[in-house]
Amino acid sequence: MLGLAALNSSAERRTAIPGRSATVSENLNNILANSHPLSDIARKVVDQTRLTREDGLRLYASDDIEAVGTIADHARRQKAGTGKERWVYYNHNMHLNPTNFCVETCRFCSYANPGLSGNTSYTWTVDRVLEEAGKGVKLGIKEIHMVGGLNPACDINYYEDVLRSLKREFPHVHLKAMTAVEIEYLANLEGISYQEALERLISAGLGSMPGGGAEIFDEAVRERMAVKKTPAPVWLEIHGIAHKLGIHTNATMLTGISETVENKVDHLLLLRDQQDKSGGFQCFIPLKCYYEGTNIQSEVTEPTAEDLLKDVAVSRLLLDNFDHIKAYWIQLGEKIAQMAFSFGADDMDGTILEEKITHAAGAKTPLQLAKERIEFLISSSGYVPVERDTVYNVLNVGECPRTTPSTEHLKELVGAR
Ligand code: V47
Ligand code: SF4
Repeated sequence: MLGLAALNSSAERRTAIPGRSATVSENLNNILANSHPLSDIARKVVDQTRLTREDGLRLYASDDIEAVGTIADHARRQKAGTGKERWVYYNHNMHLNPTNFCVETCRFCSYANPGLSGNTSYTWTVDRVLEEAGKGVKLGIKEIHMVGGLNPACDINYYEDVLRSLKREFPHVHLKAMTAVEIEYLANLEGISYQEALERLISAGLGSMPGGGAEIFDEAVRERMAVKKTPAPVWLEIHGIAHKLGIHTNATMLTGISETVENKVDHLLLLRDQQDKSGGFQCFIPLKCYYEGTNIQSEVTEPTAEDLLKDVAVSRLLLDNFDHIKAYWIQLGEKIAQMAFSFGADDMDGTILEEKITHAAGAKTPLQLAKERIEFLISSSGYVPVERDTVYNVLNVGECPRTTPSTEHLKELVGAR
């Protein structure tokens, strides 16, 4: 049967693969032994040998998504370490977006400059930022994820003031803020170096940087999507400087904006190279574009559930020097996020409280999830919910679930291809 199967032991669970009742390691052994087309890649992963660009392309080209997931699941367990194989992290956080006015006009972005669709842009005062943050703090959040548009009215003094005020009022809250795109913009606006901009913001309270703005590094895609901001070398350089200054950062990749599989693999390899050099990335987040309010839909191919799960799996396999892969529930939806745990993801992001960027473009997921709901989504998928802080200190390890991943999800999402 395809329903929930019993656990053999804490380290050995039944798989989420429809039509099979083999354990994860039985599936992996089958891939390794049965002259499976991916057996050499599986062997490299087991031996912890770095995968090549060609391997990445073959994983994307494979029509055996079950096998790709099984190999990525093995890599995830290997990386997690003994006793943590089924851990899935989340945090209690909120998103804050102080301004949606932006001098850029990326074609996939419905969040910035709603004036084009008849609404007005907003820019919060420092007091308004504090007021909004206070609402989250009352609910117990431990991280503020703050990003916004590129707005000349919000110069570096504004952001120093915002960060300092947040730190003064809520000293226990970690401030994960400012994408590399915003750092580049502020540095240029002020005529200072990226390093100086970062140093000033760090001394004002910046604790780490989110991974936004990477989009797809390929220049032709950036050109088509009017991504005039921050070319790949600058985005990577700024993250490298942040790492050198001692803060952690994340990295993203936005799919569904007319990229090819080659573009995705090359994007991941650029991130892997940068991580080899500077070592401060802690998490990779594959993103999926939503199109409401944009005019790009006729030029792009919307990723399928299978594409999204492959992005999770291939990123887990190529990014062998990243500890964490995030299943961003806001964009994947609850079910695909749950499935992603069996495809290499080990993090679900957080409670969020009010997401604006993807919802401006038509996302139908909730604006926030209660901690209890996140824990339920993780444990009902057969994983252990682990509350973390921004830099992955463990705050609370949940119950080890006695159930296994619901194969119904996979049947629905992938089996129906
Ligand atoms: O950089 C813009 C993307 C990103 C759309 O670091 C869109 O922990 C979908 O970076 N549809 C911001 N996506 C989100 C982000 C992020 C999210 C969660 C966690 C972390 C982290 C980072 O959203 C932007 C851009 O790539 N985006 N428009 C759209 N229409
Ligand atoms: Fe501005 Fe960022 Fe939107 Fe581009 S994606 S228009 S830089 S807010």
